[in-house]
Amino acid sequence: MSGRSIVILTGAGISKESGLDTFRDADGVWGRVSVEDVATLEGYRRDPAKVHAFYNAQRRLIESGDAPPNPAHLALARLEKEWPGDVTVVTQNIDDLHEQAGSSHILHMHGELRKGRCEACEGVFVWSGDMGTDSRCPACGRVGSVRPHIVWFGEVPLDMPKIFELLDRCSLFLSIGTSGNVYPAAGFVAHLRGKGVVRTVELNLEPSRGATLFHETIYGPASQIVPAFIDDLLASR
Ligand code: BJW
Repeated sequence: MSGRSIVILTGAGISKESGLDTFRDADGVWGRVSVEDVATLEGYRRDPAKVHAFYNAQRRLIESGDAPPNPAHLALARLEKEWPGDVTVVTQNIDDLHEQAGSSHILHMHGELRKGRCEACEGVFVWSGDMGTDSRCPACGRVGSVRPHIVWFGEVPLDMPKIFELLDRCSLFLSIGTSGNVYPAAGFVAHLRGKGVVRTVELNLEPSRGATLFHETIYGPASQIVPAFIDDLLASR
């Protein structure tokens, strides 16, 4: 079925209408906290308690159920079930709203809020509740070595070989709710244009930095434009 496979890149914009903030919009995360403080290893070394507090607050929100999946997440889960080929969501998001919506083929290239990682044994494990400098690694038992399983600036995103393998054999690439500022995700559309044959579509509130590289662009709130696009796509099978 590789000839009918779909790769969907998602960013913070798809979760905005679920109640989660984007990063670079006027009311975004980077207007409140400094990238250097909470999204770099240097910031974590300087003040781990501050970084833990930042991610603990987000984890609490996700775990509270107050930020449920919206119709865009649900439409992508429906696509995976009904499309006669592979559908993979490659998300930059650390929330689990695609999982909650029912998607099962998901690659979290920037990590996951509901996982931790041990800097001593390199174990990766599911984490619920708060994490702190006194947390114990469930894999090796060490105290003080558990960090959020998040990819910060300067760190290598997860699953990159698998992601490029999927990109190289997809026939449709959708980019949803991402501003196209952060690499390597921002470079996926250029990578595909270099190959020539793939249909690429941007669905976003406004044109991203790479908007002119897409074959088609659709602008509006994800909760409206994504279900409409998926309905059309499934009707065209
Ligand atoms: C809606 C909507 C609605 C709103 N409906 N839409 C110079 C040049 C090129 C690259 C570099 C460079 N210097 C350094 C780099 C590399 C660096 C980078 O890209 N920097 C740039 C900023 C210049 N990248 C890295 O360091 C990455 N690692 C790396 O490159 O390793 C090397 C390597 C790569 C590959 C193989 C081998 C080696 C790591 C990047 C880590 C990013 N981490 C963060 C923080 C995670 C923690 C957290 O999530 O809290 O990830 S940064 C932040 O940005 C987060 C996001 O995933 C990421 C992308 O943001 P996103 O999703 O696009 O959000 P926004 O806010 O920017 O956009 C939202 C969009 O939604 C907007 O367009 C809105 O209009 C739209 N929207 N409401 C639809 N209702």
